[in-house]
Amino acid sequence: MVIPTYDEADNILSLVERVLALPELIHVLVIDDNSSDGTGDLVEERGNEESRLHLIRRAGKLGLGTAYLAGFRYALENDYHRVFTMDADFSHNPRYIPAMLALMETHDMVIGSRYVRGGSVTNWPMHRRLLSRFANFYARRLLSLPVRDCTSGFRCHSAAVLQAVDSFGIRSSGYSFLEEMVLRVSRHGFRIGEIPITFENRTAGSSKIDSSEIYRAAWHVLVTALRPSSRTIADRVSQGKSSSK
Ligand SMILES: Nc1nc2c(ncn2[C@@H]2O[C@H](COP(=O)(O)OP(=O)(O)OP(=O)(O)O)[C@@H](O)[C@H]2O)c(=O)[nH]1
Ligand SMILES: [Mg+2]
Repeated sequence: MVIPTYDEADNILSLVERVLALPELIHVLVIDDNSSDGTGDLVEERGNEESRLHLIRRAGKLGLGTAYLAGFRYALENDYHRVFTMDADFSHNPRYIPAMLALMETHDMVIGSRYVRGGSVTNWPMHRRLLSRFANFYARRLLSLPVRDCTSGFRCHSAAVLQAVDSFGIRSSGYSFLEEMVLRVSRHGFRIGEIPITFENRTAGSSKIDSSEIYRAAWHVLVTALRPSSRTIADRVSQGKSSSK
């Protein structure tokens, strides 16, 4: 389980304990971007006595997308074959993990989804609901994505998907990493499944997404949609325009 953190001291240890308590004996890797509230120190201290808890500290706030990539690299180097991502703020409830794992039997990537039948969002103000709905509509239409919730950070990936990620050459370092990842994974022909979740608004700590992040993500999705290279080698092969590599 990869959990990116930036100033999540009020959440991180209780979330880690919930994940560690699951019967599946999951390992947790926190990617902390030099949080000023001591998040990294809390994880390090707990990690000294818990062998399933790991920490990567980075020098500063380097973005959500690169945090996921650092986690994926660690997972591959250490031979994990299923790798989850989730937010640190309890918006993603660990109780869905077993159902996500079960769906991984038949899929290469599974998304905890707010926008499939049975999924929902609680305690989010109207402007956040509208923003999330619009971001999903915008990315799905522009990139022709085959999933309902392409901005959810609650996911599980097979090692095969993660091995392919490097060759995807994902360009986004921020929140739009999530949409770009769905694009690349689906274009490579991997199977993506969705499990309905109830997404709960954070009750502790503060949101890291601000208007500049939103504009950057929207711009990046647009650029990705317009760039011919967003089509993969696999697309071109299937269209008979290239037969090498
Ligand atoms: N390592 C790292 N983690 C980050 C960064 N930005 C956000 N995060 C973490 O990514 C997760 C999602 O961030 P949130 O602030 O919850 O974003 P959000 O869920 O879209 O926004 P809210 O619903 O308002 O909380 C949280 O665990 C954050 O701590 C970053 O630059 N680096
Ligand atoms: Mg959040």
